[in-house]
Amino acid sequence: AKKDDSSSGSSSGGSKTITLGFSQVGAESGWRSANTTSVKDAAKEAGYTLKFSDAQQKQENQISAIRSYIAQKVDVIAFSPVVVTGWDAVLKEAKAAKIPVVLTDRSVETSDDSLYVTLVGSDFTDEGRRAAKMLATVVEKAGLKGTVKIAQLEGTTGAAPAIERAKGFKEVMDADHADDWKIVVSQTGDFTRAGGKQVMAAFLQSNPDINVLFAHNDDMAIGAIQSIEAAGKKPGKDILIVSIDGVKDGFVAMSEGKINGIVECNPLLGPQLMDVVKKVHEGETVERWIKTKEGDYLQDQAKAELPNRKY
Ligand code: GZL
Repeated sequence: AKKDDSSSGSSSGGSKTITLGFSQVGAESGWRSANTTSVKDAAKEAGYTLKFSDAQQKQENQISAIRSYIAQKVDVIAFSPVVVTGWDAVLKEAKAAKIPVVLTDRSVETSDDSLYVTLVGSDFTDEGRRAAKMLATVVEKAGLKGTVKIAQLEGTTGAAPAIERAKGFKEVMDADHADDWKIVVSQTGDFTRAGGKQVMAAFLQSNPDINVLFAHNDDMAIGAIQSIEAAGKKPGKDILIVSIDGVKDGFVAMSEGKINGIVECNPLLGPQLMDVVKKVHEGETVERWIKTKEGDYLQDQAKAELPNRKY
């Protein structure tokens, strides 16, 4: 948003530039890289001073980044918490320093609701439900008969998307497919391609009869595809795959018939974040959870949708 000095009319001649301290999880996936670009571009567009740090998926790095923003007396702190627990102490320090905190993407478990103002991010439990509903369509389209033997590649252990996507998927599975679906193996691939490749190779050793993969993100699915092919199996045919995120490489794999369906998780949160940061800085009340809009895509939509993908 353009700085509107004309209407401010204050004696200081225009509002002070907002300084935002942002602690990012890391650079573990295509989703994360797109999320970082969105935050940086939107801060520039808004004319804010952005202090940005990449925690390499380590909570202790996020905590020290937040502490440094407090010491620098930034106007607002925003971060995507790598895991849900262990934030109360540092958030209490931010509260004591009267610096409002905004969560983006992932949430935290906290005993004190006043420790953050709002969450700008997706409903991961719903993404898990959507993935299970999508899998039912994929299984039917593929004409898969008998027990659906599912391998689950989980996201980072303790992270909100990993906990909640698993929960949402299981909710639908227990309700609609208790007798014919079974999660035969489940393990974290830490949201990375390398993790997905390594864990899927182990899955295929221990459970060669897997016929479905549910991956918590496209990057792990893309890594898993390499192991599936190395085992002489056809991803998208011998092993049906449903994934979450909707990054460009996920859509490429889907257009090649290697992924059967993708539940979109929108990383382009930058503009919504900057809008909330301004409101919070100016003491306006904001909703407790500002949810992102996102869709679901099956294989037959991949080719048409690919050119539209922005991340
Ligand atoms: C979801 C986000 C997850 C993505 C992964 O909002 O936290 O983290 O699904 C990313 O790709 O690593």
